[in-house]
Amino acid sequence: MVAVNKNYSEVAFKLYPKKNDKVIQYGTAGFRANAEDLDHIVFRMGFLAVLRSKKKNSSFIGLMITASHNPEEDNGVKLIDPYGEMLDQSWEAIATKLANADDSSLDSIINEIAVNENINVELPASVYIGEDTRPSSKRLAKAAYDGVIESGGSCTDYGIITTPMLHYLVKSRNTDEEYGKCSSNGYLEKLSNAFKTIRKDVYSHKNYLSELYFDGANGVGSIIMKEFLPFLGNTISVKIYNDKHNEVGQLNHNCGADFVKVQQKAPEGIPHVPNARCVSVDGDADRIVYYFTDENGTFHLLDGDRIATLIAGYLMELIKDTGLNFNLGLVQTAYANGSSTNYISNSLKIPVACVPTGVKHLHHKATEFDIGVYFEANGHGTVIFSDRVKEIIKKESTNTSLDAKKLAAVKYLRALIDLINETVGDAISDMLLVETVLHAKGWNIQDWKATYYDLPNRQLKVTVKDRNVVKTKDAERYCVSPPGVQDAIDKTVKKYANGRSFIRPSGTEDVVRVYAEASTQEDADKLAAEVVDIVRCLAGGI
Ligand code: NG1
Ligand code: ZN
Repeated sequence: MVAVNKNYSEVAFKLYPKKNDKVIQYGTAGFRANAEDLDHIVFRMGFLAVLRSKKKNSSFIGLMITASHNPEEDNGVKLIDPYGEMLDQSWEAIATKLANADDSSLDSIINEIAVNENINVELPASVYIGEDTRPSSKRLAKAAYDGVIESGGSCTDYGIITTPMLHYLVKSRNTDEEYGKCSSNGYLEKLSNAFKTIRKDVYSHKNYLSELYFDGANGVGSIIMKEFLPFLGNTISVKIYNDKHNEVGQLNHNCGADFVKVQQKAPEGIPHVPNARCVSVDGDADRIVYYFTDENGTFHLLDGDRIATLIAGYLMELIKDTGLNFNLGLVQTAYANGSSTNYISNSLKIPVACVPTGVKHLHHKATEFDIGVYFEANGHGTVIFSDRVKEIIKKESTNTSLDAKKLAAVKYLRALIDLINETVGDAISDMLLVETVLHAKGWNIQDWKATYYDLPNRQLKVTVKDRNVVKTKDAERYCVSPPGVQDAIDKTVKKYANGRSFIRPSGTEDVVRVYAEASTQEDADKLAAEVVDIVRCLAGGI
């Protein structure tokens, strides 16, 4: 072990001194806070990214500046591991310790990390940075850059890109050429080539029309979608709205995937064309939901649960056509609509698992299947294929002794694997996947909606003195503390037909979230309001 030979404390104190004593935790989406509180934290994450790169034998590490769907004044930072995965969970506590330390303790903490993690500090380190369109993002990206350089790493700032693009860039840099070229264009080429292989030049099929209305949340999604259009050629027509990424105060404001999902209404800034297929992405374009407004003006949401069931059902048919024996599973969280879970289990007959909120939990569980489909109800998700599946598909796609139908299915599946960003939920890749399935089935958005009917639901949040007093088990469906809360929820739920409700502390906001569903919207609203009261009374509401 070589002792770290740098004066981190001095340089941090000089360039990005700790501004406040607010305690911050590396949660499901890295660090998130008001942007004004983040400069010293992001600078230190530059240090951490360098250490992580050395720990991973000089692999490239990603550092993304974004607060996703949060309001524009917030920002955040998260690290990406060499194969495009989220930062290994064991390093979350290390990140938290480093972020909260006083400037004067940085030297000893960094030394301690190097020793405990057995890091060869002499190795070179490389970091890729990406940022969203928030006004504070450039400044924070510079802080991260400085952190990398000051600790002896080399750094490339890719500027404004989506979170999934940075995951792609990191993975493609650390893996072989076959995965894709390590550049923004490489990413767009990879997705568009796969999409064009499948779509060929057939725009419409039965009820499917190749026309889409795109809500870019006034963020990076609208920028990348515009860049993407020339790559897609004539295969699909995408009309882009909410592209005011340069206007202060507009990001995620009354638009974007989170607004549409939580408010259960159409975003502003997009025309109301009856039955038109519309998509909304979030502020860093790693989430997507679909929606339409019918001829009576009624709004219909097709969220992550709906996307997951569409994709899983289709993959199952495709696997059958290949004649290969792969086990397919679907992973959800407690936020998944009860109807979607019933549909998956009873109609599609696909195994379904429930895990705590946070993509890392879903992703991890999905790796237990040969092909794992995972989605949060809010639209964050993807599909992952085991190495065994990929090898078999690659081999079989050149197997000339297969009959024509099987060979076509295998080739199709191979192109789908290229279309999917396995590293993380990716709004643009997920959108192309959904479009592929709808096209193959010849469905319009009403056909898709008719597969099952969602139970009406409501999501609310409650501010409490300390959200961490709320402890849960059973994939967050059961509240173990404070005492009495679960009993009170159970009693309330019993009053409503098809009632279900749970609470959990948010990992990204200082609130307790309440979810409720029931047979009617009125009941779901009442149930949610009653559970909010329970939280206020028994969990220290303020
Ligand atoms: P929290 O704030 O822990 O509920 C939210 C989303 C998560 C996930 C993270 C990261 C809901 C209910 N929660 O987490 O699903 O996407 O943000 O962005 O949508
Ligand atoms: Zn996001």
